[in-house]
Amino acid sequence: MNIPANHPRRNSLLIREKLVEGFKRKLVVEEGLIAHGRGECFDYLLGEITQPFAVKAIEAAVAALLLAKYPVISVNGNTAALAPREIVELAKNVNAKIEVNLFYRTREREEAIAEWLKEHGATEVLGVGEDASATIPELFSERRRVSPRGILVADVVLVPLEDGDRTEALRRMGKTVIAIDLNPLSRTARAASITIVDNLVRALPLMIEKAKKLKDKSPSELEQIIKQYDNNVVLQEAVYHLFNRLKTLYESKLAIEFCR
Ligand code: PTJ
Repeated sequence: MNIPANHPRRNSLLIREKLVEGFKRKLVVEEGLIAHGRGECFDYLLGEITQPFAVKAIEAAVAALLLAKYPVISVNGNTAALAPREIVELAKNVNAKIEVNLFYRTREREEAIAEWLKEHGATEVLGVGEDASATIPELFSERRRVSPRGILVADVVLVPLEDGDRTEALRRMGKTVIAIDLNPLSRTARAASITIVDNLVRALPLMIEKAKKLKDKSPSELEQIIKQYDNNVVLQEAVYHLFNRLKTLYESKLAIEFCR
């Protein structure tokens, strides 16, 4: 679709186009389009830029990934459609495995997503077909199926765009879970060890940049970053930010300027 260059919501519409393209390629499910709408709504309220609480979480997340013995990036349909190149580049920079993990799992989608990631530079994609032979205990959705060479043995798992059940299950297994979720109220956001409240299309490039900067730091410097990080404070700041934006709008006579 031709979106005019001066359209005030051009960026947001271009992201939608990527998702629709992913839907046509059978990477994304119908439900993924709805989930994106929920994300858009929170992004609108957040101001559609990366906020300072997300910057803090990004730094801690990258430090955790760099310190991990076995980091894994979990990829679903929406993430694959929106940021395939960034997933691959981040994985390279933090030395992480990439694994397909789907709520609406079909062999066709697993393969389409793996193929798409390979077209964007991935050399290995776990969690496809028989490789997803292990199970996460106490989890009953299709998300329970994981690779014994990937999420099952990972110590740190990055889950952009998740559902709360798996985040909780992974935490019960003793793993550090990093979530990227625009909704600071979601169960995923609440259950994760580190929550990046931001759009994954903005957060992933910033994580790559940060990984390049932190790569050469010593383990004790990275540990210090994690020690100083408090996820409860970050979530509180995110909720306060939403509250404050709405309060400003409520109090403003220039509400129209606020709502771009
Ligand atoms: O590809 P599958 O089969 O694994 O299906 C995945 C979906 C997305 C359908 C499934 O995980 C789902 O239903 O997700 P939820 O429970 O709707 O959660 C989606 C969460 O991601 C919501 O809290 C949204 O606010 C958030 N979200 C949506 N788009 C983005 C996002 N967070 C960050 N960046 C986004 N672009």
